[in-house]
Amino acid sequence: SQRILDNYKAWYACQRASPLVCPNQALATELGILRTHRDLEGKDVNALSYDRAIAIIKAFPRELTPENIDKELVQLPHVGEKIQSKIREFIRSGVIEEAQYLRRDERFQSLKAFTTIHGVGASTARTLYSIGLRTLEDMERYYDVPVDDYGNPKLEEEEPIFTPNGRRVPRTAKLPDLSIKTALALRHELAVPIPRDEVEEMHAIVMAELDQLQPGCISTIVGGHRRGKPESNDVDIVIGHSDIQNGGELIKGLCKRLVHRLYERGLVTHVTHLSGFHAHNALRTTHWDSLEKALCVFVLPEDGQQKRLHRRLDLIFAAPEAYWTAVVGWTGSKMFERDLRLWAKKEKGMKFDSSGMTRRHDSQLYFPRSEKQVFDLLGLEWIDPTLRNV
Ligand code: DCP
Ligand code: MG
Repeated sequence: SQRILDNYKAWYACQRASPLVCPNQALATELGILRTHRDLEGKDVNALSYDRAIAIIKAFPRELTPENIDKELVQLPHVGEKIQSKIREFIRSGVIEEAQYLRRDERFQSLKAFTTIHGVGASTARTLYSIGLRTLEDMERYYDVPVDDYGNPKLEEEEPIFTPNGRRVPRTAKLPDLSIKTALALRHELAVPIPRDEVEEMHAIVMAELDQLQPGCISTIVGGHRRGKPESNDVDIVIGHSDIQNGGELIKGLCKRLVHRLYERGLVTHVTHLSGFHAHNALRTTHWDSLEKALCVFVLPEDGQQKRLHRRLDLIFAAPEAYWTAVVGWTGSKMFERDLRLWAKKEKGMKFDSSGMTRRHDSQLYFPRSEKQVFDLLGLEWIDPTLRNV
């Protein structure tokens, strides 16, 4: 609604409408380089300042120009003097010199490349750099990743076992871990963005397998896909059960069973985090078990000649009480989620995360019945998922 669009100066990102592509997108992208640099160098406070400033730019409804910049900039929250001068530089000249420099800087390039590998954060990346690694090829050698005849990284040979009818079955009951070594071996495939129709195809296959284990499950594709991104880096699915009364019991342990089934089918090849239920609350409330999740590597069955790529797949199971908070919490973006938690705490005396929503002073638990109700309970205006691209 217009009211949300007029709200661009609001303090919290979860009060503002942030489209996928904003009128000052080039500026937001350029500032993003400085943000990434602060992040890679471990300057978290600094990176957060950039995050907040970029978030404000993402919601700004008009193009900033040399003519309007002086008037507009001073009115915006979260944009301190340092970042203001970077913004002015960009509006004046079309570039930010420091960002131009970073684009060519070896250390920045190396650290950025290292962190594209699943499981490698900024601090690991800095360690790898400090021991002399510069490229992902260096990293492959360091982690001893096998290569094929063309020098491309490949998965370690796993001896498949075939049943008499030709079906491949796993060698061990234990699922292979998505280690840094595996992520390196698969890095070319995992770097290929996933188009929307493939996201939906993967979702349909996963849900068909799940239906064999437990009928009545419901699901929502979340993450960037839900925010309207044309391509995603991974597929995130929140899964629940339509039975409000017994759903929690019905899906308990289902995450693990589903992942094993997908593994037996050859659809899941690796798993990195297979967790049980964890409680939302600090206070012990025995009925309150909420999220089970598995972060997997998924591969669609080969389709004739077409070779299918390995894809990252996150499955999040939520009890009925936590279904809609899980959907909101996993739709993102990360900055939208961060301010949602902050808003709940500072402005509403509530604790919000994907696994539920409680009142702080007495730990009373809410049970939202829809996504809209999550916003209502938090006292926030509705913002469409496609406008949560902070
Ligand atoms: N999320 C979060 N905090 C985390 C991890 C996830 O708030 N530590 C939420 C916000 C994210 C959503 O979950 O938007 C999904 O996380 P992804 O890393 O999959 O990011 P996106 O789906 O937004 O983008 P993409 O997968 O295309 O990179
Ligand atoms: Mg995602």
